[in-house]
Amino acid sequence: MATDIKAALRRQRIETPSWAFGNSGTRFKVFAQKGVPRDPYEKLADAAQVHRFTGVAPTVALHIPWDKVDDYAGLARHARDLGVGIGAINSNVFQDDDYMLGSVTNPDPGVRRKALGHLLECVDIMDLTGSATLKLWFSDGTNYPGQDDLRARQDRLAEALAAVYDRLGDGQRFLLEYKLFEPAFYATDVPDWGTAYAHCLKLGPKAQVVVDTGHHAPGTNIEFIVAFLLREERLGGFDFNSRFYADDDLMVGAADPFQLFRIMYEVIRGGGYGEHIAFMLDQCHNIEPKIPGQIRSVMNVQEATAKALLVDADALAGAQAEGDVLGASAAFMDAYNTDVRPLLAELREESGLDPDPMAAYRRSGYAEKIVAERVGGAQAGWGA
Ligand code: AOS
Ligand code: ZN
Ligand code: ZN
Repeated sequence: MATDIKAALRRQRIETPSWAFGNSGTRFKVFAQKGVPRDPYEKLADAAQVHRFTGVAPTVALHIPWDKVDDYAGLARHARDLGVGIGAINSNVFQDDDYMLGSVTNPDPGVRRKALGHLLECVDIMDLTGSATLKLWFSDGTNYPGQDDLRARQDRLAEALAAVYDRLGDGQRFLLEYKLFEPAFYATDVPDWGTAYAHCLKLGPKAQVVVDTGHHAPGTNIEFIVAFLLREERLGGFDFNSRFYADDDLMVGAADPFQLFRIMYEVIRGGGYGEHIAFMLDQCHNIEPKIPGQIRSVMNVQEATAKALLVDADALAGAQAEGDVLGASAAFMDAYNTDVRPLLAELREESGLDPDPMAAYRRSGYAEKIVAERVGGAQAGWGA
């Protein structure tokens, strides 16, 4: 039993986001940290440290244009030399002045063309980096009832998505991200999983939904969405983070580890624990140090996964079949209440890693080294 769980945990892959390593903050203040990366190459170097100490974070998501370079194939080689690979390409059609009234849903066809051009350029970059996944998040929406035609905006969105879909090569896919609100405050053009799912369904299997755990109304049952999308074979991956209020982008598993466990349980139950579901982190470390923040986040995902793998499926199914409400609940909670840290420590030792990645990173001296070597680190870009 423990052997199966360990084998499954060994297979897990968690993707770190390049923007987690740069300075970030809120609209009130960005607290600059010393030693942060000055360019995408250094972001990859920091991400490689997360993989070095956890062993399960071998890919890094890029964000275009925050990670713009002249030679993307060279950047991918640089990543490989560091022991990591480039994962999802994140598009950005939200930070130019042109996008004030939207990007692909903008009433101005010229702005729509520009936005689509960027999305297609992101697929060109995927070809160069060997990335299989394009992540699409649109800040598009309206602030006031009547500001624009809600229905026409859906038509424009569908048109752009179809063009991107047609451009995807073999082995490439896009993940469409939904978000209830922000920066648009009245109507977001992809506000929920149903909207994302409907657009993806029309296009085909290479269009899938990505669930950002911070993008729902309070009280939303996210694991139900996960179960449903998996059942329909349209769950493409996660942007993991924690929220207390809105899109807080705090460390995954920090606000509600039980929710993370419930999500991971549904992933496993739905057969989604494999290559095709991307476990990505979408976080910003505004006040905590960034590399250890990512290491901690990866460990939190691992702990929730280990607990979810521990659920006694037979006991649970038996209790469910018998209508034994308390028995079923006990089977579920027993797994959640198990301390899996010793199991994970053992697993790391067996894989030649330090059992305590946080302490090992601290001892490594890397933090001191980058502070000494790097001056004038870059901002991650918009607060994500
Ligand atoms: C925005 O709220 C979304 O979470 C995006 O996934 C992401 O944070 C942004 O595109 C940065 O890449
Ligand atoms: Zn996200
Ligand atoms: Zn977000």
